[in-house]
Amino acid sequence: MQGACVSISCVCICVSVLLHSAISQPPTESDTYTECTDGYHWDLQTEHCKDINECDTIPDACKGGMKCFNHYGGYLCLPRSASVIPAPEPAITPTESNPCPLGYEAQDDSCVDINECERDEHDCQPSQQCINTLGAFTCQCPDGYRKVGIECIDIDECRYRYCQHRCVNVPGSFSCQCEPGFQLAGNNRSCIDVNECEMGAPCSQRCYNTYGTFLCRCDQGYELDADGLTCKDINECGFSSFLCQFQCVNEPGKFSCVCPEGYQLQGTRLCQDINECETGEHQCTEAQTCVNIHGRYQCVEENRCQEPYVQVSENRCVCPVNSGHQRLPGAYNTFRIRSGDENGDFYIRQINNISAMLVLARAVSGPREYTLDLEMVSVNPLNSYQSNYQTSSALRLSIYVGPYTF
Ligand SMILES: [Ca+2]
Ligand SMILES: [Ca+2]
Ligand SMILES: [Ca+2]
Ligand SMILES: [Ca+2]
Repeated sequence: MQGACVSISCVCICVSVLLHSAISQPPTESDTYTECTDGYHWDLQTEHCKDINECDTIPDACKGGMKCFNHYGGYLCLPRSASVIPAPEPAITPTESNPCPLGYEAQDDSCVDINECERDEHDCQPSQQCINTLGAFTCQCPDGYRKVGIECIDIDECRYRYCQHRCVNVPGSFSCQCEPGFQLAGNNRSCIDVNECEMGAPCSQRCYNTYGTFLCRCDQGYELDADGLTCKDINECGFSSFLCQFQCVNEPGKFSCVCPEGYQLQGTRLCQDINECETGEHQCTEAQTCVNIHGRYQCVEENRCQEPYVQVSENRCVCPVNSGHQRLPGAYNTFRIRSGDENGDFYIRQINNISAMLVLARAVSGPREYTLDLEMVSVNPLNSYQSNYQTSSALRLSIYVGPYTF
């Protein structure tokens, strides 16, 4: 079978031979078979049917100035201006053993593709994958490689800025890596912040997640150590000696004030004497009077009048011999400290005829106890029978100086 098309306008003719079986006669099956179809003659040398060139063998094959064009099995008469573009040579030159095109082989009456990959008839590199195609095959590079010539070259994916942070190229592949504090997202290229607080960040107290890192913070009363993770107690007592009136006690995360024995905390830092006489903590007997003093208390005997004095009221003793002569109108009174002030810590300042003031001369430090006997001497020169008649009133004053300033 053969086809020819003639285009007069472009004066171009193509002749294509579709099937090679038309090009030449099938090979003879016996030595005696030498018959050929029309247009062919038996060639003894090749023992094949060979095309007859009618343009050479037939005189004046074309009339009327037409030009003769020979082709397999016949000839064409075309205008002289025509040119013939021969069909491309078939890819394969059929051979005796394989009459099919290259890459095909005869099977029964047809030509079927040869799978070069299966038969290992390819020339692909060991690293390449052989892909069978109709009539041929190709050598394909593995993923991550591109073909340059016959070689497979690794693709440097990192050149395409695929990764958000860092890209590591490896043969045939690549990987994305993230900076510290980030982790690779599900798409394997983005980096997302790691919430270190949810993953057991080593903050000893509070943890705050931030973009790319985290921060440790401490509760009140603690401060962050140099490692940025550990919280250590603040020693508030070391800041100031005025935090507590008596004594500061540092505690984890806080501090507290304590008071000495006999005192109780008033508020958070002040110390207040406990009035043991009111609270009932004292151990005075029924015959004693409980006297509260700072830091403690004292039990005082109810009757402290000594002979010849007799008690006339709770804190008053009189000498009955002289009673009736004591309070004379118009008397001159003088006051003095009779005993108990050996160091001169006190003095008397007389304000008028009937009153005086006991003054502390200097600062005294406790604990200390004074028992002062103060005396008022009265002299009445006008109404007395004896010019040197005088009376004396004594006041015993007990002064307790506590050990503290409060
Ligand atoms: Ca790569
Ligand atoms: Ca973070
Ligand atoms: Ca503390
Ligand atoms: Ca007390």
